Amino acid sequence: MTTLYDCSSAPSPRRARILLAEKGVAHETVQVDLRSGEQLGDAYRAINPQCTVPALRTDEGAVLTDNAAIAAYLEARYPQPPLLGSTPLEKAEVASWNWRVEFEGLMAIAEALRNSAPAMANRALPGPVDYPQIPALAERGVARVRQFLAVLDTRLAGRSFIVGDRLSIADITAAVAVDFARVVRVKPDDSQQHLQHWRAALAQRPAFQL
Ligand SMILES: N[C@@H](CCC(=O)N[C@@H](CS)C(=O)NCC(=O)O)C(=O)O
Repeated sequence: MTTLYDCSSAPSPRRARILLAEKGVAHETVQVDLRSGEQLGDAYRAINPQCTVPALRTDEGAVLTDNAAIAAYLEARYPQPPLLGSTPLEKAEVASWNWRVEFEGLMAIAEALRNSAPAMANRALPGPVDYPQIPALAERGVARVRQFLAVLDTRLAGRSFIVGDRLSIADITAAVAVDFARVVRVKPDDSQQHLQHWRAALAQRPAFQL
């Protein structure tokens, strides 16, 4: 049975959770308690030495230890519906936007949160190695998150999806980032109507309730 190593409160595994739901892939879920540091314990380290979630154990027994691998595998194994683009150009655009959303959105939020939250002292980066917080990065992170929302709002003018005319992984990553931005007290403002309409439309899909 396919198994997702998940953490219900964390954004990265939520991306994999939504992808699995949009593909309609049956799976089991194992919760990893990031708050108590379970990801750093011997049992989970033996599953994923990078000590991060998500990880996906395939029904053949392979363990995929990041969203990029999980998305590549699921798209190849379950091609319908296509979530990484259909035409060569669309695939390129989805890859480009997904990376931008990861770098400008998710990583900016992580930078803001992990460099300021007292609970993450010395845990400024995920993974097995401890790194101290740098408060200036938290400040820069918040500015980057605001800029990310502005970029996304502009992109979504006159569009229902970030790329093409159907849902892609770029929309999934972006919705997860927009929702998670609340942890650093940033949310779309009233002027960002394109972004707000897009997010409200995605909320109609059951996968986005996860
Ligand atoms: N490249 C990974 C990043 C995963 C990641 O950073 N996950 C976070 C949760 S959102 C984590 O496992 N953090 C563990 C920690 O903070 O120690 C992916 O997207 O799959």
